[in-house]
Amino acid sequence: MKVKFCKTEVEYPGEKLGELRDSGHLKDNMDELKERIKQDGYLFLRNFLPPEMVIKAREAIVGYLDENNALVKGEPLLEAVMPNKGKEVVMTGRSAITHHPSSTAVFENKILFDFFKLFFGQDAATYDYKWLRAVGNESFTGCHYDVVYMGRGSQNVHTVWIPIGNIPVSQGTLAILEGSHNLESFARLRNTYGRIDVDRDMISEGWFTKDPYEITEKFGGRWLTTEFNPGDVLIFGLYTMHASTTNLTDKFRISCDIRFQPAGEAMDERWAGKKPVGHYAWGKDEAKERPITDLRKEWGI
Ligand SMILES: O=C(O)CCC(=O)C(=O)O
Repeated sequence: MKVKFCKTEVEYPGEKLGELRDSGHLKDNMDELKERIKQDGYLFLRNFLPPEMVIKAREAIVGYLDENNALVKGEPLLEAVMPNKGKEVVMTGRSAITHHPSSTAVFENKILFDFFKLFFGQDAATYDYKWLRAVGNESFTGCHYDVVYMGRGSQNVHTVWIPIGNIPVSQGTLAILEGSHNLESFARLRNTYGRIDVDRDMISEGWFTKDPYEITEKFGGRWLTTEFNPGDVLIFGLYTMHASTTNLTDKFRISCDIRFQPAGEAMDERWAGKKPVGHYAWGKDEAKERPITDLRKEWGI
């Protein structure tokens, strides 16, 4: 099947975009899971959360989209059909919907806290801020490390990417660059790009590139994704490169990315507390921002 990965058409599944390794059957074997995330840079856990709970969250979210006139009237609500060239509807950090009881039931589910308590070997804390997204037609997320957005506190912050519904690869799934967290060939990338901070350094985009294959050609690794179902989760750390495939459908891609870290470690001040300040400089004054390409020239990559 042909899909689009950022701006490039590729065959999925195939050599350029393979399949994530499912660790769902290992969810009670923490030692093995830790080994896997060390090796692969991610954990893909199928059927980790109760799917019916995820569908309930979807009901609330499509209701919110509908109230905000983002959906085509007369279509089944749960399908989240968008108008021609429907663009992203901003829900990141909008607590009216990110903290709706049906949303919180998923994003702050005890299963997640229990999992991370075992994973970290101490109590887990989560950012109050949730990156809930309805991604529109032709939209995608470029290639990045999360550390550039949230690297000021614990280096053990882990992202949990949660599909809220069935998400085929043609609708914009998250893709992981296997090897980007540990291969020696990525060391320079981790030590340059991986040390920026979008607020301190005023970078215009935060993404290293919109071309996933520019990275694999220069540094190696292999891009992986999958067809996601409600209940699946994808977990990865601050230094795992990721991006999304492009939404080629007429339906919003609905997903949420949330963060967990050891409760005893410092939390990046931008995301701490009940009303986090978020990105206080980034995106606020275009005139002061520098394109990542300038920095890449300086780094020689
Ligand atoms: O869902 C997306 O398109 C982007 C998500 C992401 O970058 C993340 O989970 O860190």
